[in-house]
Amino acid sequence: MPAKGSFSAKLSKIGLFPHDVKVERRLSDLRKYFYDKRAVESILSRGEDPLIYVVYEIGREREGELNVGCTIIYPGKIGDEYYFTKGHFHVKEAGEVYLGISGEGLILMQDRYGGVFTEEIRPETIVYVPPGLAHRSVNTGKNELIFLAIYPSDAGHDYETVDRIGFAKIVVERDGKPTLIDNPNYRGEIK
Ligand code: S6P
Ligand code: ZN
Repeated sequence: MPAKGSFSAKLSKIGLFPHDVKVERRLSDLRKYFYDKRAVESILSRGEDPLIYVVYEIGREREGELNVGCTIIYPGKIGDEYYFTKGHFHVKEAGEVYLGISGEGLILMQDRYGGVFTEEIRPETIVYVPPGLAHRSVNTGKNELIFLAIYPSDAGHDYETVDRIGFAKIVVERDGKPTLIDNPNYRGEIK
C-alpha cells in the first residue's frame, strides 16, 4: 500500500500503481529542443540540470491491449519558453486519448507538413490525438501539469523525426500569457 498523500497514492487512485516504467527527462536530455540555446547553456554551465518531466507507465505486450502513461510536467520556463515534453509520432497509425488530471497546459499536434493546432489540457478534459500527428505537451501554468495518456500497446514511438525537424510552433510567455509563435529552429517539411 503506498503511503497516504504520496505521489504513489495519487497514482494508485488513478489506477497506476505499481507502474512498471518511470522515465525522467531533464534539461540536458532536451537541450536541443528549447529554442533559446543561450538560456539552455547558461543553466547547464552553472551545474544545474532541472527536471522537466516524469512519465510513469504501465506497458503491455499483447496486440489489442492499451498502455497507460501518467505524465507530470513541472512548471517552469527556459528563457521565455514553457517546459514541454520531447514529442513524437507513433510508429503505427495509432490514435491516443489524453485525460487532464491537474494543472493547465496545451498539447501541440503537428502533421507531416508542419501544420500545427493546439488543444487545452485541463482537469477532467479529454483530448483526442488522431493517428499520424506528432504531439508535444506544454505546461503553461504555475503548478504541475498531470495527465494520463491511453494508447494501443503496439503504437510505438518515433522520436527521430521530431529530433530531425522539430515542431513548427513553440509556446512562449508574451505579456505574461502563453503565446504560440513560429519556431525559429524549425527545419521544414518531412521528406
Ligand atoms: C505516449 C504519450 C505520452 C508521452 C509522455 C511523454 O504515447 O503520448 O505518455 O509519452 O507525455 O512525452 P514524450 O514525447 O517524451 O514521449
Ligand atoms: Zn503518444
